[in-house]
Amino acid sequence: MAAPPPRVLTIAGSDSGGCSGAPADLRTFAAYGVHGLCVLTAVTAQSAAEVRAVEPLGPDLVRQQLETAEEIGIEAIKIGMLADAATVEVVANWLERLPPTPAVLDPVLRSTSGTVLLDREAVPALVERLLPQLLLVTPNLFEAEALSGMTINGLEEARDAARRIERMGPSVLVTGGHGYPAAAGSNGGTAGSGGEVTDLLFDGNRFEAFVHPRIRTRWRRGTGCTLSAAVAAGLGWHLPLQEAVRRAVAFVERALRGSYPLGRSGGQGTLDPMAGRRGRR
Ligand code: PXL
Repeated sequence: MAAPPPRVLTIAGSDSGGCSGAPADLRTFAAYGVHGLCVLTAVTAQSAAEVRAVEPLGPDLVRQQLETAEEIGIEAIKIGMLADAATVEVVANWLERLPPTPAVLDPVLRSTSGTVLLDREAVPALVERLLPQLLLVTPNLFEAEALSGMTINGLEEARDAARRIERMGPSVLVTGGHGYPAAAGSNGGTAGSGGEVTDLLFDGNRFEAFVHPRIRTRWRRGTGCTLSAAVAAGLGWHLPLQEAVRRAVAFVERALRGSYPLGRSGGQGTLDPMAGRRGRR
């Protein structure tokens, strides 16, 4: 019998359209060759264009999924949509009792179309109970603003926000894909609307900037989910954090190059974590 591959858990919501959340995480895990465990926090109904319904599964069912996942064994964890404060509490309580395991949080607050995916009143629990237990949090610019309580107009402010968030516990990867406001001077211009994206990693000691070409595609649903899942998968393979992030950024670039349209109009679509790996067997 073969030895099992690393076991990596996603704690996330289901996206019926298969673009974001747990479906994106599991595709990413498959591409990395790890065994993906899947604890669902909520079910969402999504067309290519919008989130039409969101139903949290509730703390009891989440807790039972976590306990059974633990019995199977877990080398690394990715956390995405948590829906509400009760779910945040269950995950935080469970992590406290788990033997130390590297965990990455994509602090999902809203969908791209604006649907609330984490209740506002759950944010303090996220900061106080969950962040101190994590190895890495991967906010985009809007999430970094919400967590740090400051406005970010350029790379210097992104650094300040990362410093503030790091004091809450984890290393921080501020992703630059949404772009800094164009008027924010040369830093903002470089990181945002131009031909490059800068993702900033701060581990409490030093900053590392991951600069990569901006892939011009409208079909980018699931990008944040895929990035954080890819970091967790790399950690599952026992890569050091910097190396796991470096490879995850390259992985997302390739997935964006392989992005494809979905839905009737084709105006929406997703990146492809399985880019280059699909086909008839
Ligand atoms: O991209 C954030 C996200 C995460 N998880 C689920 C989602 C979304 C965005 O729509 O639906 C389940």
